[in-house]
Amino acid sequence: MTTINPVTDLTVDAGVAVLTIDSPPVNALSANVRAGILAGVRQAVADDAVKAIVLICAGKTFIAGADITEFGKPPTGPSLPEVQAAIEDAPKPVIAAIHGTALGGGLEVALVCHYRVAARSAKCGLPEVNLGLLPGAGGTQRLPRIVGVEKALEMVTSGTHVPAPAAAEMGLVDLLTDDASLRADAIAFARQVVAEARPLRKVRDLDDKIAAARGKPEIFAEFRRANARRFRGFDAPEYNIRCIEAAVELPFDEGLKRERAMFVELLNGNQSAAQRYYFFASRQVWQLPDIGADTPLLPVKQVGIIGAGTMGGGIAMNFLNAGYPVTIVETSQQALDRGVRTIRANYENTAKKGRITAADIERRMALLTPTLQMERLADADLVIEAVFENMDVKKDVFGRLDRIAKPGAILATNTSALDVDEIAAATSRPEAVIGLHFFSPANVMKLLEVVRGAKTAKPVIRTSMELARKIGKIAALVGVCPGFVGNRMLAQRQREAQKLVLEGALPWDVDRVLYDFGFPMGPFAMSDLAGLDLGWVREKSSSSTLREILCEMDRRGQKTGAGYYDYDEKRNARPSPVVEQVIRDFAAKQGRTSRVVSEQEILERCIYPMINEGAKILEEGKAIRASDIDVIWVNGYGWPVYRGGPMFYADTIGLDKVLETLRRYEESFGADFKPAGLLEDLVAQGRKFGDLK
Ligand code: 3H9
Repeated sequence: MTTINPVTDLTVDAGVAVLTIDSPPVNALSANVRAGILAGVRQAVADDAVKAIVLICAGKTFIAGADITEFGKPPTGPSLPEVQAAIEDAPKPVIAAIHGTALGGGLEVALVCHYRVAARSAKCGLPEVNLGLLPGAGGTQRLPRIVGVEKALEMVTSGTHVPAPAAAEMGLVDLLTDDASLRADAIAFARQVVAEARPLRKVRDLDDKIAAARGKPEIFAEFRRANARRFRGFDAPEYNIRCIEAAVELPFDEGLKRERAMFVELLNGNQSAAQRYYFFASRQVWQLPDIGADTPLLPVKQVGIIGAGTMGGGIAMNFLNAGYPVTIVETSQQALDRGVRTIRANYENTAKKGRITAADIERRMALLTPTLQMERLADADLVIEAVFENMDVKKDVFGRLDRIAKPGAILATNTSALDVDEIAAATSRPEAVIGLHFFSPANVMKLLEVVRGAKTAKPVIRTSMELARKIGKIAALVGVCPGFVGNRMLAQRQREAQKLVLEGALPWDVDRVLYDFGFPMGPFAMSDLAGLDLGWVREKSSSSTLREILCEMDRRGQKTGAGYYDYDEKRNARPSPVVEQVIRDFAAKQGRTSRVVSEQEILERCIYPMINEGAKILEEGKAIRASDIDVIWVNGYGWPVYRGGPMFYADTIGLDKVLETLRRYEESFGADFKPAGLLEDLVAQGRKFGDLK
């Protein structure tokens, strides 16, 4: 064996050189890896005893892409195209042996190899779009030449990881092997290529698949039309599409140049910076500074859920999906039956879409034990309470649970705003109590706020985070405060939205500004969807807020065909002249005069107080880091990932500008805009949220 450099070595096995990259964690194409491949290929080419070269990786995966940490830094070492040229132009066959994931630049390296062999469990993809990028090392030019334009368009704009068997069907992989025998099979394949004197196949020379799409712009037009909603607001999908168009219409080298130029443009833009930031933020969120890997994990085999309503049922589905037996408790047979029926109906809908099979439904339902007896939770290792959002009710439930649950069980509340410490105090074991704030619909939304109480034990926290990962959530550890992180910040936006409409903006103006900013919908459309009557009681209603007035008029949201908007049978929303009048009358009654509110003011007044609240949350230590807040907002509230999250967004605007604007609004509108001390400090120090460690 020859060591090429610290991350690459070369062995020659009876005429086949095996070049192994070993650069944990994911063999990303760092300067060292690029240099190692280049030198290794050159050495193998120069060695007369070598007839073919196998490129393989050690560790858990084939090359998972360019090294994202190098982006934006001055280039060092050989460039990726230089490495690729050495492989593609090698006078001996080069075979990629893929396991784990061949992603981005990793797949682009495999695409310049003359053949590709893959372990059956491997996956291939060009996920650059998820980083706000496009494959910048020939991926957009080579992929359609192998798999055709339609499949290439789908792959580059979705970033999907295609399983090796499907990749083989597309022609992307030449041979599938068992996972354990990848290396041996790749070497045998290399020998076969040599023995049969197979040609040095260069993907760049293939033309038949793209010829089929040449002169047919309608393919691209139709693709854009069909995916307009999915791509809304993002730059990268369109750039990816244009590159595939270039692959079809331009000679290969011209296409490469076009791809390169567009890659650089995206790389230097704000969206990709935000999406790359988010990539690391969504990994960092799992790191808990004071809870190390030596903290014991508690065994969780049985899960109990109290409450079979929308929340409880949705939460139960998460655990059923992951194979946990779940006991679900209700107080009446009717509510229990309804809850179980809803879970089944949800699964049936998913099956109709082809995402699970009928057998999956039965397997999951068989894990569910519905009961009216809370005592049945005595065996549960984790119990999640999802009852009515009322402190007295929750305390009562936890008091009873305390007497039933076995020692060592985790007792969790799904409260979205209440004081977890007060709930914990209703038990004799506050160290076992934690908040698990799922978002609705709980079986769909990715976010979980894990709420750490003052006395919550570290093993309870670590176990909860690990469980979150197992059920496919993205979890952020937060502290106890009203609304925790997400809802506490949301309350700021809701308050301003309500104030804005009394000052002269209309609900659809506010919604449009936030929609254009990139949210899936604005606060008023959101209220209509959720129902304006959440927490509203007719007997206590006193026409004191717009919401009350609308509820009194039976405009309770989409479900009644009217809320802030009017809805047709297909639930399409139209601005409501009735509501406009109601607002004007209500504002006039309060002695307000209507004024023109600019779009800029709407945006700033909705978003800046949220940023300010985020700063207070950090100041109080209720979130571990600014990027956790961003992860919460992207996953729980539809914050557009191409703007990173509220704290990242504030950094991109400039904290001095945010502070100055808050001060201006404080003068006009009062203490709601009083800047957080942390914000003032950061500005004084010329630092950003991103600089906080
Ligand atoms: C590209 O290739 C551009 C080219 O077209 C053009 C170039 C000219 N770089 O996710 P995990 C780190 S763009 C640097 O927890 P998993 C990650 O931060 C790239 N670091 O593991 C984490 O670090 P830490 C296109 C990277 O098993 C650790 O590895 N490729 C990179 O759940 C483990 O990661 C992609 O977008 C990277 N490229 O999932 C693929 N990737 O331990 C991005 C990971 O310090 N990567 N790290 O927190 C992934 O999708 C997943 O990491 C993967 C493994 C599926 C590979």
